[in-house]
Amino acid sequence: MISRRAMLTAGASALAFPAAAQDSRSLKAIAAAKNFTFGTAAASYELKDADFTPILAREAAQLVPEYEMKRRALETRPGVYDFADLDTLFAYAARNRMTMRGHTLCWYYANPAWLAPMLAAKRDEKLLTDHIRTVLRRYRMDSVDVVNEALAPPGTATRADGFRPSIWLDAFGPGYIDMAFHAARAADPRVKLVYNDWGFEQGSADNDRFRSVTLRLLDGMLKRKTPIDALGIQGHLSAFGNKVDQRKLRAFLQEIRDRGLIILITELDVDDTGGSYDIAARDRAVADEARRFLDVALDNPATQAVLTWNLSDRYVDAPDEWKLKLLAWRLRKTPYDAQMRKKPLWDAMAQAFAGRRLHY
Ligand code: 9MR
Repeated sequence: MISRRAMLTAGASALAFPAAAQDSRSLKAIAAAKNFTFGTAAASYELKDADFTPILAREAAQLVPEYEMKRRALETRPGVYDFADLDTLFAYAARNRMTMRGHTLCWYYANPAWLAPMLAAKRDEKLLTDHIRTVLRRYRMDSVDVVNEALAPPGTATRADGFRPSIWLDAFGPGYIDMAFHAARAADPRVKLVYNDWGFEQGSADNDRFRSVTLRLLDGMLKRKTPIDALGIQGHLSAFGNKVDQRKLRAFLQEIRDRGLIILITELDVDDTGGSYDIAARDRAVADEARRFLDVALDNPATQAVLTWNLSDRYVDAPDEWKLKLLAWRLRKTPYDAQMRKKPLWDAMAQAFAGRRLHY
């Protein structure tokens, strides 16, 4: 005899995952039908993988370099650039009729070792603006993260304005942000200029404070007529940790739209650290959390793109969590597993994309 508890469990999972036929279209096709772009992070070495590239080309309309546009990867010595890997990625995108997103021109992290001491000694604006000009003059991109993560993560701010300590803040004060955006606009009048960060999606009081310092930062930029087109919402979610607060996220996205800014979901993935060892349960929790996020993000007409931070678990770094390491498990953050099979996250994304209301 089937227990009442088993019946309830079966009923609940049937509700969460109706046995709908899987959408046979690609994510980029489903997204395009709803007026937005689907893309993903990638790296040039992945393009040698013959199991992977056909799926990448089929699914994605846009690529963003996972790390090959970071300054440490490009400007190995002052003024000396190595563009080889990044050129490979751009050439692949062009061959496959994909657009590119840039990430990132100014960040506190992933800078070459020579930069911090030189900046501290000279405080020369050209150490910021020459780099921005060099990258933007070389590549045609749809959008670019001009400044990434300038604000202290939720709960860690040590300053009233919420800025994160960085070599740039030390050298120029908060004015480095405007400096970077002006240099970017001067170098490329067409590319969408983005401020990109994480911590907007969840409901804690620390997230509330983070949302309000972000609005203050954006309001200041808009008031000073600093050229900015979009807010990049990274979308690093957690299946078993701090959950998306749909009501607060919806209200925040409305604030962004009210300011005339575009919204880009730039680095969507769902961390499945914690929870049970049951793979099916993990995958369901990952899919559910992404769906809760995307339903709100896509309901805002200002949202013009969704990019995942990798397309396949094959290219997600090995987890730090010792138990997972011991079992040789990987994090299951992305729409495809390491064997390039679609996961429940793929279905959740396809359904959220297909369900977008169009606002004409
Ligand atoms: O995924 C990226 C990893 O491979 C790099 O080593 C790391 C440092 O360059 O950056 C990771 O990507 C980060 C992104 O650039 C900014 N947002 C957070 C991302 C990590 O989740």
